[in-house]
Amino acid sequence: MKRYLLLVFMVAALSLNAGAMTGDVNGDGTVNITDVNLVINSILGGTYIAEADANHDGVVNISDVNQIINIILTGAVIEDDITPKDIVLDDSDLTEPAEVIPDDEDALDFGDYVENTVWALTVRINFDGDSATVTGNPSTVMVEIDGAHVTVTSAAKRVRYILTGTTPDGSIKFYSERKFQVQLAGVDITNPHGAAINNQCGKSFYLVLNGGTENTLRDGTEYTMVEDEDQKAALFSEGQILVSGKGKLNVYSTGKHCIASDDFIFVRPGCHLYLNSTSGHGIKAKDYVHIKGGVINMEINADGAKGINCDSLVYITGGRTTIINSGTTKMETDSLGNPVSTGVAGVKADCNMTMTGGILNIKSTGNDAKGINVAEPFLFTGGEMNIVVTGRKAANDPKGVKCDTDCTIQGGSFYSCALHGLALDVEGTTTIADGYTTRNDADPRLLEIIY
Ligand SMILES: [Ca+2]
Ligand SMILES: [Ca+2]
Ligand SMILES: [Ca+2]
Repeated sequence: MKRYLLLVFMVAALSLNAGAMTGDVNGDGTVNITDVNLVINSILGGTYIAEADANHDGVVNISDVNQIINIILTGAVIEDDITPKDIVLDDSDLTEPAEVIPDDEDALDFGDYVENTVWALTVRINFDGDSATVTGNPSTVMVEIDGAHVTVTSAAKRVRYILTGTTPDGSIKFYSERKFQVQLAGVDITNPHGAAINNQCGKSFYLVLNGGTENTLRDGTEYTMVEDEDQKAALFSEGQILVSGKGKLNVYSTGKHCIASDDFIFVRPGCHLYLNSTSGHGIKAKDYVHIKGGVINMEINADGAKGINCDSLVYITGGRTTIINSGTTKMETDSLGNPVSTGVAGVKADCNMTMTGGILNIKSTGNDAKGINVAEPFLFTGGEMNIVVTGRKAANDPKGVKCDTDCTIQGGSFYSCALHGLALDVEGTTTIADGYTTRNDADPRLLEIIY
């Protein structure tokens, strides 16, 4: 399948994309003795380097040295023949199955659904330039307004807040003793000094994107912090964020993450999210992230950042999530002056990652990038996953899917392509169940399994 092209050496060096040439281990556009030495170093060091694996058989050994020497001697240029799938953002509507809403009060997830609470009070907050107005609040819901910066302190039960209007210098912050609902009903909030929405309540935070509305939240590059309070994102909540509704929410972060919860984040069918970050993660949660549905598009361009980053579990059971991540490794020094590096990925789970349905598309283009980086078992039973990693190695090995324990693929459609690394790198056991109709694993840079 390789295309052998005999070209004048200089023409080759000028015309070919470095990195698309077999044997060019260091990616400088030429194949020479330096590349041979790098292969020998890879063999002696016992480390797998995708570029050193010149014949793409999954191991680096003397055959690769011979192949590269042959390329040098003959002047042949072998173009690599892997063309990964196209991964592009897609905000088109998604036809999703009718959602089942639990109606048994004892069900573990009964409280995750905004429909299962009877909302008693409605408070309306409208932003208008450098001011804001509030209507409908009882004495148990105290609202302070400073310009367009609104602080709600509530002891009331079953309150829903409906937000509208636009401000270039505003925010809304909640202190509540009870769970509450916020409806975004056509609101555009930019806070140059921190989070646009800041929820300090640890109880359920129902975020409803009203159908037919487009809403936008933006943070600023520098956050003004309050002592003993977290504020980690343009949309931050101490409690779980339960996203529903048929509207659209755009979140732009330039200071921290787009959306962060110190609990879990649950995204339901019907909603559209667009997350754009030049500073942090798209979605960051502590307890888990569950994508049950919806259309999620992310453009992440920050070193060390992930599209989805969870200190615990990531579940994908529906929807269509597309993550384009162009960051690379974040290099810092700690207080002792030691180098500290933070990797970049489409999705990173510090515990398990499970996908049973929906679509997950990831493209990571930066050097060192992973498509998915999961610390505990990775289980793929259904849906469609497409991972494309195009960057090279700088400080760390780029990989399609990296799993520190066991990996099981047993249904759906799985595709992973890392142009300069392994499509799948599993430290534990890899189990690919029988019954697939397609299995494409001849080249370690590409793995495709379709059931
Ligand atoms: Ca080279
Ligand atoms: Ca090889
Ligand atoms: Ca906290």
